[in-house]
Amino acid sequence: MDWCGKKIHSIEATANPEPPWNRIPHVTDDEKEPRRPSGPLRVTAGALAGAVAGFASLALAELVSVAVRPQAGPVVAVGGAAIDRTPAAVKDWAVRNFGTDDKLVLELGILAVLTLFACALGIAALRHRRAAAAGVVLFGVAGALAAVGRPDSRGLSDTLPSLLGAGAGAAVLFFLAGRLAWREQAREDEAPGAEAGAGSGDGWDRRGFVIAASAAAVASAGAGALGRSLNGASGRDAVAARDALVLPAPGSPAQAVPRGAGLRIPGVSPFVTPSGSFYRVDTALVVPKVDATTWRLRVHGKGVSRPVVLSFDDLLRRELVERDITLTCVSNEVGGPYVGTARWTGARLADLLAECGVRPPSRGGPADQLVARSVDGMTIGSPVEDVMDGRDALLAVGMNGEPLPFDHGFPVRMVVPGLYGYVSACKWITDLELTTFDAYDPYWVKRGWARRAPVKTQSRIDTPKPFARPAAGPVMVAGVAWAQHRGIDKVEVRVDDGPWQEARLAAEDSRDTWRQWSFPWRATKGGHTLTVRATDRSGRVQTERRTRTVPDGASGWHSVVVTVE
Ligand SMILES: Nc1nc2c(c(=O)[nH]1)N[C@H]1C(S)=C(S)[C@@H](COP(=O)(O)O)O[C@H]1N2
Ligand SMILES: [Mo]
Repeated sequence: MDWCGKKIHSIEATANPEPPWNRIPHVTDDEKEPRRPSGPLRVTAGALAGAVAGFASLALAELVSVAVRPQAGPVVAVGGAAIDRTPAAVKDWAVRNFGTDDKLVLELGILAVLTLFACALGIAALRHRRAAAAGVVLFGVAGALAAVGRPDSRGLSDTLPSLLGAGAGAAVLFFLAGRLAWREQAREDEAPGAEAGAGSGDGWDRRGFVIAASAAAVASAGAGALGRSLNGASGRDAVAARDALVLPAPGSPAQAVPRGAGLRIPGVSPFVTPSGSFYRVDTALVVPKVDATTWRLRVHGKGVSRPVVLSFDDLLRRELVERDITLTCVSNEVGGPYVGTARWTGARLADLLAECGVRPPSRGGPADQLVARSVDGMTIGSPVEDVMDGRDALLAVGMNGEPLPFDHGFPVRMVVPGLYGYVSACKWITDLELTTFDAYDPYWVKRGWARRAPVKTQSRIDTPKPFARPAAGPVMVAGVAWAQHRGIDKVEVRVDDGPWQEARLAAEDSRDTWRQWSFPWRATKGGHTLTVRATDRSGRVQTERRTRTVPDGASGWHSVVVTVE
């Protein structure tokens, strides 16, 4: 093919002047290609070539990640790196605006940015074919660096999806850009500017391009789909191990939830949150599918005179206790949804630590922080004192009568009543290290959150919903209040600027769970603001002072505005 055609001199150039940007003289590129017109169609085709090359890169990367591991794919690696570099305020904003969809939004954002760059590289390839292909490789290098930089990286093999994918993408772009190369007409009698010519006339190989681009797109779609489905099946052993698992009966079963702990008022959250609708907050773009048969937990560190490594069976052989515990996320806004109650089954963490020789600081132990590490590199630090003060701190294996769902930390996670999840509830846990708060800052603390974060006393109006339009007359106002490990003693409701009126408390399950409440209201026509506040068993009234979730949890009163008709 003729790459080095002469400078274009067509009549068309006069009759149909080029846009000014094409007339700007430019540096000839690495292949010494002369200037040639880039009509809108050719530019579009260039962008398309870039997009197809980008798609090919990601598709091949997905396929290669099957052989490595799903977490090593470029989008997951870059996404994970982005999450880790997200400051507390931005994370807070993302959770507030996108909720549990924040990860989807992040991945779509990454894809959108990649697509833009791919299209730009495609257009650049019209004149700088090698440089543009090299650009694709650079993106691959960035993906590879992100992958090896992940805390759970398995080393150099994690670079393969990004590098091989980018290599394929660069080749596709180089080839497609070849179809887009301008060729001088062979015969003088051809109509000038006949871009459609396939092998004849001035122009580019439009048919060749369409065929090659389609072939590349179809092949990429095939590779991508195959990769996706194989990756989807990759946790099969773990899924089978979980399916086959029957948890031993707890030696210390939970007391039955008292009748009346769950009000039968429409709109109020159920007392026990079904696992399927339990909120999920974590940094994992790919949920770890840990195989329980190979899982290990190591306990070690300061003041651990007898370090151990436990298998899942070792853990199941311990006495299991079953407890209802309400878990809350520090990112929960006032009135927000990141709180739920489950029946957790697990081994007592304090007993295990004591067997390892650990003493709490109050009994002279040298370590005041217990750092839990997960298989995906999360670190979560809890006060040793709290974990060993007699509360039901668990290495949980079960949730609501079943093995933990993968989303919620299978095979083992921590649950500690009274502490926000980010300082207590490590999922997919694999390592427990005794250290000090002075010596080590875990993941969220490095990102601006508090080292110690007991749950703040909170209450929420579940019904009526904001901006509801109930009929005048009796309206049931109801919701939940929580102050884990202290317990809820009083809930009050205020209508507009009226006096605080005591709500009826539902039966208490335990001081580690939330408590439902209701308030029969005689609603009068017009707009009204309903406000709720709780008092915990230490006697402290929930503060009115509004704070944001960063650094140690939101405070303030929850209000709902309704219009009574
Ligand atoms: N491995 C791991 N464990 C984790 C997290 C995480 O990102 N990774 N997030 C923590 C946070 S912030 C909370 S609030 C709880 C949420 O637990 P859930 O998703 O089961 O509701 O898990 C905690 N454990
Ligand atoms: Mo959280």
